[in-house]
Amino acid sequence: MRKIVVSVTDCGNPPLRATSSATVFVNLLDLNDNDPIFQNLPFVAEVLEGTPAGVSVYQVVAIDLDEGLNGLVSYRMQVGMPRMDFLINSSSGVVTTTTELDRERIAQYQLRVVATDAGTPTKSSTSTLTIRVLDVNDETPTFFPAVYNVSVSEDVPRDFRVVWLNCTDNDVGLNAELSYFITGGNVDGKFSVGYRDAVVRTVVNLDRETTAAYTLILEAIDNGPVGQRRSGTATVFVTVLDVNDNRPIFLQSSYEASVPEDIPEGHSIVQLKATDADEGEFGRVWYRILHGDHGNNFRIHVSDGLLMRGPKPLDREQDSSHVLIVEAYNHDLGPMRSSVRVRRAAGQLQSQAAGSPASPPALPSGLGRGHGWTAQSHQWVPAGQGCR
Ligand SMILES: [Ca+2]
Ligand SMILES: [Ca+2]
Ligand SMILES: [Ca+2]
Ligand SMILES: [Ca+2]
Repeated sequence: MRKIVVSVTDCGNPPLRATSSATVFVNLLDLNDNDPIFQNLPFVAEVLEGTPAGVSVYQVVAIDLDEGLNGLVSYRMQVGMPRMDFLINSSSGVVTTTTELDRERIAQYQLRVVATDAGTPTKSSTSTLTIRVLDVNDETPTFFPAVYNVSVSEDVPRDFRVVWLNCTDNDVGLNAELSYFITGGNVDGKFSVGYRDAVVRTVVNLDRETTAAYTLILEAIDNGPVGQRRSGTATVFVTVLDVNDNRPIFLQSSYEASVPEDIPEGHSIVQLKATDADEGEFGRVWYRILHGDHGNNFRIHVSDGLLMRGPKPLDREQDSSHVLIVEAYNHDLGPMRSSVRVRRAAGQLQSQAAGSPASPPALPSGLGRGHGWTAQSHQWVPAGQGCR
């Protein structure tokens, strides 16, 4: 309300200078000339994920300097958000969740907030409310795949990389920082896993003949708050593959036999037997007479070790003593061999084991490698069938 004093003069000629005054009261009407103005910008709220629906997370405030309806502010959110996970109270400006927040789904919201007055015409302002969703350790470390099948040769060196495990945790920060442990199946501590890199390695040498397979249980643990840490497990099946690292061992340190000098060709003299701890071909034992059978008096079954009389008859009067060296060996003709020494005296045949392992004798010239070999110069026959 304003008070104005008014004076008037007429326009006659001559003017009559009559003056009068009056007091006029003027009621100035407000024009809607102010926008609502947001306070305390920028709007940033931080909310823990897992916060349920219906929780207030922020209050926006806008002030409008006009009077009455021209200054009456109401709030709304612009449509077009990816999801309407929040509501705003139109009169109070309080922002409330409408769903449980999940940082792994949406980690940050940018909400467009509009403040509008009730004037004619209306005026409005727009601002952004940033809501950051803070991580909670609600994700479990997960191996993918969860089961690994690996094979390693038993002769791999120490610190050999066996397998790398893939594990993820969808949280962030410490909640996703993983440490790895072997929690089961690590017989004799043969394996280790990188605390951080999830690589399984050998710690010491393996031996298939001792342990041919392992079932390792691996665990990943995140670094969330104490008491809220989460873990996941994986299984690693390790098959240890054989190499030929065992030589045939004769079951007896010596063999003795007594036979008449007139036994016929092919007649059994003594059964030799050696075993080999390897598997398959690496563990199959073959036999041969290395030395001493100068007169072709003997032969031995190449695969079952039976020593027999050979093509030439025994003659005690001509040859009163014999020394035979019999070797047990593997098919690959590698260094894995043992031998026994056999001696015949006074009409009887005796044998003694030579110290094992024997130094590997030189291979006969012309002796091939591989299956079905034949050493013609020593009258050897195909493996697994014949005799010498
Ligand atoms: Ca986690
Ligand atoms: Ca989380
Ligand atoms: Ca062997
Ligand atoms: Ca072996």
